[in-house]
Amino acid sequence: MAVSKVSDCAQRMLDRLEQLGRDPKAILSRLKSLEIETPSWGYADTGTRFGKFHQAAAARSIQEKLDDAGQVHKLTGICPSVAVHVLWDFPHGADAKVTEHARKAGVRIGAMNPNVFQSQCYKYGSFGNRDPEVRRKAVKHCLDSVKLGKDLGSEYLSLWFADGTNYPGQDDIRARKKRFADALKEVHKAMPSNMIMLVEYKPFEPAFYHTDIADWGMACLLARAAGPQARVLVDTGHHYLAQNIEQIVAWLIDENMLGGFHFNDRRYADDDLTMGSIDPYQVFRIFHEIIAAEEERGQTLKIAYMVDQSHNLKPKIEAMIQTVTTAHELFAKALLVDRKKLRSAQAKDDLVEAEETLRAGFFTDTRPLIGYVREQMGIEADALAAHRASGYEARVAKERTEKYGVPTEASFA
Ligand code: PSV
Ligand code: MN
Repeated sequence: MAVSKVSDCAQRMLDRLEQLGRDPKAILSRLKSLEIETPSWGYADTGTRFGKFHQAAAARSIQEKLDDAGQVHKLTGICPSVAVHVLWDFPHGADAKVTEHARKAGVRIGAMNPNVFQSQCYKYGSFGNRDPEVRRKAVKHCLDSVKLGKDLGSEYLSLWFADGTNYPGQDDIRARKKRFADALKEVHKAMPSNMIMLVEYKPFEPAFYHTDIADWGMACLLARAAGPQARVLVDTGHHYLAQNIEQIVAWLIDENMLGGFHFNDRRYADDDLTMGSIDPYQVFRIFHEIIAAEEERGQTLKIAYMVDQSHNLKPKIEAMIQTVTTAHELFAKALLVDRKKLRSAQAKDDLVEAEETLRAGFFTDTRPLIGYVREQMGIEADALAAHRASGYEARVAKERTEKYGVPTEASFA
């Protein structure tokens, strides 16, 4: 019953779109081809610097994280890859068994995230550190990550640096910039021709006076200095509150420098809240900029859509399904925008008509459309309900508690 309701409703929407001169087949095919990568760290017990709360179903090993990501992909149909954090997931280097485990779980290894922020030697930075030995160690870890990525068949090296200073005068800002450019160039040189380097920016935290890559402009300049396979990564949480993220996205697309996203939402800064939970209109506006450029260029842009969320309170798989579903629904809303009508409103300086054209897309209920797309992909229309009905969470919670026991307060100290 529910199945036919979803398809009836979606069919009516598609018929209406066809009458308006739109191509329903193209809309459906773009919705099926969207891919969103989920992060291995989003399935583990993670939290804030003030603490973590344990969940019995939380994954510990890379195998468990891949299993959980497999469950998300199985139910949403659009999450075939998993971003990994090199030190957290591969402390002993490449392991063919992990690749095989991923295959069995129905996913593949995605972006490699080196970690040059946790070791004691990085107190004053990694690529930006004054000490050449520390810089060498950081570069070596990134070179090892390139090699690991090659071995695991990953296409992306995703770089985020905690580097910066806490006090005025602490270091020479221009010297640090040069150290960064040199180190990035060296890592870029080691990448195979099919690998893309993503350079992420963040305005503050853990450094508070200045971060070495504080905004998209700095990331763009450094990516250009690194080499032709480097692009900018936009983490939606890494912006000041009033910042117009879709403008940044539009400019990066225009400069052919947009490489990917880390999706999350925030009230204040890098809060890691569920994508679209606070401001879905912003995500819609970002997608609108991307789809407008795709329509103009007549091709899909190569953008790595990735989630970067660590849920401290919500059940992790449910939160991930909610995120991916929200992204899919918002992407559909942006696809529905009548951009021909928008252009003609813009040409007449008809501000109200232009804005209303965007709002018409945003306020269309795309949930039946996503349900329909899923049914066409051979999966349940309602991924969250299907997950809840599957008993997956209770099963892994039991298995993992039997395997690891219940962590003590000390385990989270
Ligand atoms: C840093 O805040 C960040 O956004 C980077 O992408 C890290 O890789 C990720 O969070 C996980 O710590
Ligand atoms: Mn991030």
